[in-house]
Amino acid sequence: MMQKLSSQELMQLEEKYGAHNYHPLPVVLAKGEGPFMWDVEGKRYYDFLSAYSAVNQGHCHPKIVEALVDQARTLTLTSRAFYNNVLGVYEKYVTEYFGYDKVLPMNTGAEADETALKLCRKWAYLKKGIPEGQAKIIVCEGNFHGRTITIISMSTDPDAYSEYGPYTPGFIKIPYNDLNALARALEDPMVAGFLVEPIQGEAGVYVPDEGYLAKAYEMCKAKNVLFIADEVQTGIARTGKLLACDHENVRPDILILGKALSGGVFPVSAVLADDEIMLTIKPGQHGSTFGGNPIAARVAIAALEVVKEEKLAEKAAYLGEIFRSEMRNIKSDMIELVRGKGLLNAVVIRPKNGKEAWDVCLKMAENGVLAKPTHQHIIRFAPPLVISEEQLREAIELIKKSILFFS
Ligand code: IF1
Repeated sequence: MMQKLSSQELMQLEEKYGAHNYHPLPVVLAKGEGPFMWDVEGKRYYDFLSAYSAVNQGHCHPKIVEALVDQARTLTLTSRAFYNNVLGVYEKYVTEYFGYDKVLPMNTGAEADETALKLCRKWAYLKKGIPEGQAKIIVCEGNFHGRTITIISMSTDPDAYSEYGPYTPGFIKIPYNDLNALARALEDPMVAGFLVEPIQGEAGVYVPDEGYLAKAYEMCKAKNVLFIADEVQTGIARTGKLLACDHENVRPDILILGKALSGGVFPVSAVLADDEIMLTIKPGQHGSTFGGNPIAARVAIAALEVVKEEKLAEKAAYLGEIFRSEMRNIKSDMIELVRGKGLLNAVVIRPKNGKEAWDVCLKMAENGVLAKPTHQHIIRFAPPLVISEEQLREAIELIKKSILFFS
C-alpha cells in the first residue's frame, strides 16, 4: 500500500534511493487525464511535455487503458517461444496502418533504433554485398536516438557519451540539414544506411529546411543506401501528419516508432520495413522477451485507432499554427525564436537579469503549465494532441503570463 506522502517527502525519497541520472522539475505528479496532470497536493497542470511526446493521445485515455486492463486480466506474456492470439492481429493492423510488409516489435525507442541498425547491417551484408564488418551508417550531429552504448557511440553530445567508451565503430557523423555533407559521405561505398530524425527533438526541436528529407531520400536511393527515419518522437500525429516524413512524401526504407505507439501507457516500439530488408533477419538472430507481448499488441492497436478516430494529426496541424502565432505575438525580449511543426514546438529563451529557461519553467509550473528546458535556453512545448482549442488558448495565456513576469 502507498502511504500518503507530501511532495517534499516523495522528492526526498527519490533523492536518497534513486540514481541521480535526472534533474526533474520539483513537481510530484499523482494523476493524469487528457491534457492535464495533478500533483499530490491536488494542483492541476496543463502538461506541455506529454512525456516527450509519448502521451499524444492524452493521459489515461479510456480506450487505451481499457485495452491494457482487459488484456492484463487475460494474458500478459508468452515470450516469442510460442504464438499468441493477439500479436498477428496487431502485426497486420500496424503494417497496413503505415504501409509496410513487416513489423519487428520491440519495447523502448532505443531498442527499436538498435534493431534498425542491426537490420541495416544485415541487409548491407546479405543484399548490398558490403564485406562483413565493413558497413557504415551515416548519422547526424545533434542526434538523439537513446541511451545504449551503440546509440551513444553515434552521439555528439558529451553528456550522452562521455566516459562510456569504448564506443561502437561504423558511424559517420555529418551536420544535420546539410545535403552537401550527405553527398560527400555517400561517396563511401561502404555506406549502408542514413539514420535521421525528421525533426531533431533533443537538439531543441530543430526543423530542417523544406525539401531536406525528400532530397536526402533521393540521394540515398541513388547510392543504394537505406533511408532510416527515427520517428520515435516525431511520429504518430505529433507534427501534424501521421509521420513527420509525410510532410515531404518520403517513405523511409526503415521506419522506427516508439513512445506514442502506446499512448504512453506501456513501452511499445516497432521497426517497419519491407520483406527485402526485414527477412534478412532469420529466427534466433534478434529478439526480446517482452517485444510483441499481448498487452503491448492490444495497447498499440487501441492507441493507433485513437489517432485516427480523434483526427489527432489534423488537430496537431491546426493547433500548432495557433500556438506558434500566439507565442510570436508575445511582446517579450526573452523570446528569441519560436519554431516547430504541429504540436512539437520550441521557444528559444534569451536570458534576462540572470533568469533563464529553467526559471521560466518554474514560473510556468507555479502558474499551472508543465514544460522542461533542453540545452539551458530552449523550452519544448508539446501538449497531448487531445487538448482542445479553448484549453490551448487558456494554457497560452498562462505561458504568456509566466514569460512576461520576467520581462
Ligand atoms: C530520456 C530527449 C526527447 C528519441 C528518439 C529514440 C529515443 C528517443 C528520436 C529513445 C528518446 C527521450 C528519452 C528521454 C528524453 C527524451 C528526449 F530530450 F532526450 F531528446 F524525447 F526529446 N529516438 N527520447 O527522442 O527512446 O529508449 O527512451 O524509449 O530521459 O532519456 P527510449
